[in-house]
Amino acid sequence: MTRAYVGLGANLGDRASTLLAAVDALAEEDGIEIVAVSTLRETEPVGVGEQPRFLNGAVALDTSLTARALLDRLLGAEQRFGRVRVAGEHGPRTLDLDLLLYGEETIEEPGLAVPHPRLHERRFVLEPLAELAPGLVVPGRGDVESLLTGVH
Ligand code: GSY
Repeated sequence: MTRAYVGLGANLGDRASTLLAAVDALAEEDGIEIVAVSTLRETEPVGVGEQPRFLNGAVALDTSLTARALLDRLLGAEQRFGRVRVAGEHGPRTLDLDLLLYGEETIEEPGLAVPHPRLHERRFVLEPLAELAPGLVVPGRGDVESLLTGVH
């Protein structure tokens, strides 16, 4: 089993209901055991222009799936929860499930980058990770608390 962390985000629709229903759906998947879900928090949009505020969190899970198979499950759940991209790739979204960390692995393949390439500079990701796993190390970057001191 591999401990993985998934970022949760939404800024369209009933954000909390969608995020919690998505976690429930992941829990139903073979090969995925939810370990913990962070607090959900309101955050200002980062890097996407003027948009509604996000609700963000993260989930820790144990999985027997490969990183690629886990990513496919996340993308499938996004689709089932009606992810709507109303203004292209960076438009508001009903559900974002980002594969943040997969064990201690570093993976760079087409369509699959772990750790998530912008994880270390995003407070809305680092805070829930620090809540779930104090002292968690992001491979190649350091521990989440140190990374948090470097972001505004
Ligand atoms: O995959 C992350 C999507 N996203 C977010 C987000 O989830 N929350 C906030 N606050 N800003 C964001 N910018 C992007 S892109």
